[in-house]
Amino acid sequence: MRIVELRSDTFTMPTEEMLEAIKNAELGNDGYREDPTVNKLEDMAAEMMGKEDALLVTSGTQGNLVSLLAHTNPGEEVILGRYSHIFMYEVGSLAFFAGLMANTLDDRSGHLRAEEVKDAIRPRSIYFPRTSLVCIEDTHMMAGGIIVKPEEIKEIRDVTEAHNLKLHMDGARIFNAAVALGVDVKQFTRHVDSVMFCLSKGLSCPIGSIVAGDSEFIEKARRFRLMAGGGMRQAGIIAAPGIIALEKMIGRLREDHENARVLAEGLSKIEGIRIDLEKVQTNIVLADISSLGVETDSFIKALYSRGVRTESLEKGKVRMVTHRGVTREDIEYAIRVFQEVVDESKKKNAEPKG
Ligand code: TLP
Repeated sequence: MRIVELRSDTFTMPTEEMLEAIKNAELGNDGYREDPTVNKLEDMAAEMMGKEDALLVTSGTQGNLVSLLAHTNPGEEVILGRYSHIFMYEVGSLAFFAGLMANTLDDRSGHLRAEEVKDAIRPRSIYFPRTSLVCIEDTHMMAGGIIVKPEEIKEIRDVTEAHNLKLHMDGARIFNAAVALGVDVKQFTRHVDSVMFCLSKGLSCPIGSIVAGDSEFIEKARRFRLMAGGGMRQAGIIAAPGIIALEKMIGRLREDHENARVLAEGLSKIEGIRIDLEKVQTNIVLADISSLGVETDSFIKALYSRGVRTESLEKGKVRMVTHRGVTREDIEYAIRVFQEVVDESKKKNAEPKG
């Protein structure tokens, strides 16, 4: 049976070239800053992000955490989206480790509005926590890979600057945004104080994310990374595929976006499945199956049993993420399987109950 892995772009396997690079990587002790491969990757990443310095971290979650820690003090408040990954999927680390209060805004659409950010900033008062940080997410995962455009970031930047706040970007998939708009990634990152992006998603690395920002921030983040158990030794084996990712894997994200579009258009023709095609901007497709009158879990299980692996992060919605491991034939197969499962669900619903 054909297996189409659409649960996440974190399922990407390293390329042959990456495996070769891991084997041949020049290594040293990164705790002493002596791993030449890590140093090369961090320099490359800083340069690409247009920042002074960068830091290799074990995961996106760790990268966001050390960024939050480095920008804030315990008891302060961070403004971020109610549907952001940091708020929803990072186990509450902002409260547990960083001692932060979350002031959440509605980012269902994928966007935080500058005006709302401004209104959410706490006035100076003995009673209030101090607002010190704003976080944005680009592309926005829960909204379905929505691109937050450089102009929007700039508007938020104007607010954070005027109020002396820091601005952090969870840019786990920022290269998807840059490729989709056909602009340099610096167009996005120039407006933020720090950015985290993942090597281990569409860029196909087995492990690793990067945090970039000014030297003082990265120095702090490096200390917090150590506290969080992320101080590594011969981490060149992680950095080596990271270098290949930055050199060779960015442009091909375009294929993933094309596949996502074909998938979305195909599925949108199936009666009972709703897809907002305007919102399919990068490599994520959200299919609304709520009108089918079936349990989301059983729908997903039926797809799975036919080899099409999808996920649901919300009731009534099936999430699919395209990546290097998914071909055009896989997409065509997935559309056919969806049609079958929808037909089957309709048939079952039509059977007399009891
Ligand atoms: N997202 C994963 C799951 O956690 C949902 C996925 O499969 O999409 N920021 C964003 C926007 C993310 O989507 C993710 C991972 C992270 C941060 C965390 O990265 P990791 O998994 O490396 O800790």
